[in-house]
Amino acid sequence: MSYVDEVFQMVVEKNPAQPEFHQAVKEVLESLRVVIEANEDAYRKDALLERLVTPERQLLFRVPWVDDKGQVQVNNAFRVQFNSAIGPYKGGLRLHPSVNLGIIKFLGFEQIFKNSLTGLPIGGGKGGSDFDPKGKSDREVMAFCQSFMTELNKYIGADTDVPAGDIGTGAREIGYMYGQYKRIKGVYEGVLTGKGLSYGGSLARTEATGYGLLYLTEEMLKCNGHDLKGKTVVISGSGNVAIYATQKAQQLGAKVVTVSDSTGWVYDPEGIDVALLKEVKEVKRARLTEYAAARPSAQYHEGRGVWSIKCDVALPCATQNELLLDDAKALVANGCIAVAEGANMPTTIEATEYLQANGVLFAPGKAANAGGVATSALEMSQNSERLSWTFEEVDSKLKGIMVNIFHSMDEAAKKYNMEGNYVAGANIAGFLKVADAMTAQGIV
Ligand code: NDP
Ligand code: 2IT
Repeated sequence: MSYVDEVFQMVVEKNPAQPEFHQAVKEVLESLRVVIEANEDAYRKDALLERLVTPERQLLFRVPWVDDKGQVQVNNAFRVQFNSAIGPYKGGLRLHPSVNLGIIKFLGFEQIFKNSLTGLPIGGGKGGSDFDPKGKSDREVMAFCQSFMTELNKYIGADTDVPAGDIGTGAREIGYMYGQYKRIKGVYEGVLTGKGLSYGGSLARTEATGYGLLYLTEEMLKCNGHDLKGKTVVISGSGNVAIYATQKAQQLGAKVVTVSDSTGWVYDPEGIDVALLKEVKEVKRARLTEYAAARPSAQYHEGRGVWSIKCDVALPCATQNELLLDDAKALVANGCIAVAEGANMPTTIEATEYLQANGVLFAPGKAANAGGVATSALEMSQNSERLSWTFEEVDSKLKGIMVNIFHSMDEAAKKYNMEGNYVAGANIAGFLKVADAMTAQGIV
């Protein structure tokens, strides 16, 4: 059996009941086959792939907190410190009832290659909890965040592991966590990113993932003879990534006609009203029904359905495995020319293969949504030098990074005779730097 197949089989056997982790590893290892096979003996002798798929450290802990009725609640929490070959562990914290170890491992594994692609010195990690911030009071969210950080603080630091936001973790949660870290450690350091502007946050970090997604999409379209201007875009999700993807798409002259949340979706043929969407989601923390109620041109539908709308470009920005084979078929039938992933692994492997086989340009999340973590790394730089850069400075660095990522994955795909296969290109380009650093540092 080939080395790649052996390692994949080991991952499935040693990590039962973690389908998302298996999926993420499978996608990466399949892309790496050509690279690994060219150097199989050396990689095998060093157990490079076994080390790559095994986290350096996995932390599991309980988080007890008291709800508004005086009842004690207990959540499971995780921090997976996956790979520190090229820098301190870096990656978000997801707060969602679906969170389990397998989800955090898939996200941490993806993060290794994403962070490598940014060209910045950050290793891969991810964390979170099955706590659901939805419907909780501010005090309950604070109680959870403080209890969570009371344990997590022992394992993180500005030069060791720097968490950030993800689903369910936004500015409010980062603020409470930062306050508790500082209180316990007595150190004012850049231990988290996505901080508020008054206490060490970076301008443009809030916008960065969505903006970066559009910078990369624009470059991919341009290099393939298309122009984003005038295109119709469908977006899923209505959180941090979706909101700023919508905003930047509109600034670049495209029309965004859908957004969604976990209960339903909106089709707004006149184009999404971003100011209203921000009011509903960022200020009121309400459902999309409120958006539809306030906007005569919007139609609200229960359930899922954004991929059924005719579009040129589709940007999944909600969660994993939200774009399935049938959705890919609908997109192709409707003439979609490009899909770029704002979320982490939103497209199943079958859907991805169908899109690629039908000539749809496909930018994988580890490249397309890397603008968030890249700007987090820029926040770390600003914290280290105790200075803050202007919005324009950060935004222009972000744009440069996203354009570079596109060309790194494009060139890697060409070099290995898979021109246009950006999944393979991103995995290979991300892997080579990490493999080189791991090899140079010996067996650790
Ligand atoms: P938010 O919590 O701000 O928003 C998440 C959005 O996705 C909400 O609209 C939410 O709906 C929807 N959603 C979440 N889970 C589900 C689900 N199981 N089914 C249907 N809809 C769902 O998160 P972000 O915007 O930050 O993250 C979105 C995606 O982007 C995630 O995959 C994340 O890992 C990825 N990402 C985020 C980055 C960042 O900087 N924030 C960086 C790179 C990637 P509802 O409110 O109803 O739950
Ligand atoms: O998936 C991701 O890249 C993020 N949630 C952002 C991580 C970060 O450290 O900014």
